[in-house]
Amino acid sequence: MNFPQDFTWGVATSSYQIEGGHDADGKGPSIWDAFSRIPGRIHAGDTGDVACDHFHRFREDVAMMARLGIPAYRFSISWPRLMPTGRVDDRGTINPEGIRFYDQLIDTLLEHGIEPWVTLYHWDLPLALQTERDGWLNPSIADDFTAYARLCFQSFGDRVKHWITFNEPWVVAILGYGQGVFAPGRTSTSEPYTAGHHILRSHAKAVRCYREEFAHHGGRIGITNNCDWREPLTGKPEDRAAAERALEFYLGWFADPVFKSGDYPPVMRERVGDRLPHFTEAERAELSGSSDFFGLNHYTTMFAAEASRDSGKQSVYGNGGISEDQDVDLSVDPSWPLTHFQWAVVPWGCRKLLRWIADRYGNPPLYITENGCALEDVVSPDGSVDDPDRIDFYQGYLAACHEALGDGVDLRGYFAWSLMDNMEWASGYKFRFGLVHIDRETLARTPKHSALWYGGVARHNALPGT
Ligand code: GBH
Repeated sequence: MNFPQDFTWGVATSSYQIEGGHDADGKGPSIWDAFSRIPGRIHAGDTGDVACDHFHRFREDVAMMARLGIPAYRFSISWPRLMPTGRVDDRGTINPEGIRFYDQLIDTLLEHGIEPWVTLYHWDLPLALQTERDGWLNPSIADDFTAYARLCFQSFGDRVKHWITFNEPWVVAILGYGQGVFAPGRTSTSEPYTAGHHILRSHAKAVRCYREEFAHHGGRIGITNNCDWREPLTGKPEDRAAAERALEFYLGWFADPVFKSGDYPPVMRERVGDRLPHFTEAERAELSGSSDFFGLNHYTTMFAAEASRDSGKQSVYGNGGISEDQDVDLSVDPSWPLTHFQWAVVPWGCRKLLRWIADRYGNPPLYITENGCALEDVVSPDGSVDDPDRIDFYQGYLAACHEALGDGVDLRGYFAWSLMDNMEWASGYKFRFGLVHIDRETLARTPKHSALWYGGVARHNALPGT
């Protein structure tokens, strides 16, 4: 099973989840540094203070990627490492040591022939922007984000040719401002829509800055959204409509404004009413077409059905807000295998989602910027980590990607989540998503069997045994 000739193969990480060095060399605190210190917010009281200590071990990590044969690496920049207060004005300055760290990381990657894909925002907002300015609820954050983005383009744009503005706005909005299980821990039925709105405005403004001021770099810039597939529970029209509505509330919320109309899906306008902000004419124009590619993080699938009024409604998002707005019952098939995170392994859902995106958005160039699974990996007495279930997971999802290519989907690349076991947000170090095992005591790196397998896929540009 060969993939197209110039297919991009990569692995992904994010700054807070791997770097550590939380206060090293002038870095300011992020909302995750603060959130992780609140008792009860993170599993077992874990923090990202040290994480994988990638901040000090990045050379070893890049050399390891090169040995495995990984051609592309998606990582994120920590905004408060570059701007300790998030701003450059009377309230803050640039941290040259932060610039130096990413300079060295990028140079080391390029020396090893690894292409950097840089995410600007993977959730670690400078804490001062939260405490002083209300984070993503404040319209002015679009200016702050654009100033930060400009600094990144200026500093690294000569070498970085692939930029991703935001990782998963849905997670920031729903888990950060709706359920409150992620930083900043807000619980509201309206704030998710406000936060999401200003994330989209910030994205569009930063992209405009890149296109207007840095076109000579010849790079590409886009946004990454997350979406899990919603399969109609039955063939009944109500259940089909429920699945479609669930996808519109999940992915359409952030993708329609960028890849379609410059505005939210009509079904959200109908159901969310006054809580869904409006874009100005100028903002709609700036948003529409503001991504050179469609970044997708995909993990699992659920059934969707018309919500039943009487039976106890199952909701993965908690009550109120988006779950009532979309009004869909979600469930899983008990026969589907589950990962350690209890997410179901359903490769055909990936194929269907890719087709849905291609149909709805005119077949844009698509990159899966995250896909992977958490498993309970153990180190054998001989020091190796045998993880056949992870290899099966990747085999299944990559076969689904290959089928999607056959369906005509313009899939250009795939990034495995994650390079190494890391700080899994509210779950701390409980879940291991890595291709590389991290010993929590010694921080020793051990490539799992899946890492060797995945390196082979990348080198041969093909799935083995098929
Ligand atoms: C990503 O988010 C993050 O980008 C990354 O930092 C993180 O480490 C990684 O995933 C693993 O968690 O019941 O069908 O809605 C994942 C976003 C949203 C994916 C919720 C799974 C739950 C399944 N997740 N979704 S469903």
